[in-house]
Amino acid sequence: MSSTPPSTTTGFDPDRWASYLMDAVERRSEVPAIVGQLEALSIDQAYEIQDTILARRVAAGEKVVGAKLGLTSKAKQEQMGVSEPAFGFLTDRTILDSDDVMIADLVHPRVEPEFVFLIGEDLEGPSVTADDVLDATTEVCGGIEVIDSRYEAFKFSLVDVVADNTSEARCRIGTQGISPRSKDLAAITCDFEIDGTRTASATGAALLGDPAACVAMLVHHLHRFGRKVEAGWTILAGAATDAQPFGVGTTARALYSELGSVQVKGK
Ligand code: OOG
Ligand code: MG
Repeated sequence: MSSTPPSTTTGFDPDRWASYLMDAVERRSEVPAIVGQLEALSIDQAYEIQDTILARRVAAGEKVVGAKLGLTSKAKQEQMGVSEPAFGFLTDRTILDSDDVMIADLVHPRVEPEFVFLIGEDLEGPSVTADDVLDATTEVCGGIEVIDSRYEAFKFSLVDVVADNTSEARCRIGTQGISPRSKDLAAITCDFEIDGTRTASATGAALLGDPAACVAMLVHHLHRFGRKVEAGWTILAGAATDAQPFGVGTTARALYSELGSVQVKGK
């Protein structure tokens, strides 16, 4: 019987970097970016680290409930200095069941408004279209994502943020969903407010022209790894505006033209 060669033979050890990032979450302390500590980190190796983290979290009892896209808007790409979208996973730990966010559980959280897809049918393959996504979606809702990069000063390259599960931390999903074809999703507006002051406004079109096209991109990404978007999943299509700092006492609100409003409070 042959066994998997130790990753030291390649000089890349996904387990080691998974522990590095999971320890940062555990200790609520930021760590230096991975790039700079390795000669090179490819995008596939970064997803290998992300997968290792997912496998460990599932082994510890978390359930996968969906996936997310990051950096799908110009506003986010410019804020973070990363010009390509990235993909991550959501577990039951991610989804908030009240507006309250325990800041002490996080490193240095930020908040951003999201377009959220609740999926009713599996979506699979390399040629899924935005139209197919609308067919498979039961509801589109507003949401607020609490992101929390584990990296120092919230600074990272594309491969770093992929390894870190695209800064996934928490998410509050709105309750006022719409049927996906009842409105033009690109035309839905979102005003984002911190403590009652508007920080930015955007429409669904900010997400690669169409939030459903973002979900199709996620399906293509998962297909590369032999996976699919599953019935019952929650998908975050990405933030249409830049993210804002979030701490104890802060209230963030996203007010959508068709999806009601969503809020989170730092506790
Ligand atoms: C990466 C995650 C970005 C989004 O919606 O663009 C993201 C980050 O900015 O830390 O979730
Ligand atoms: Mg986001």
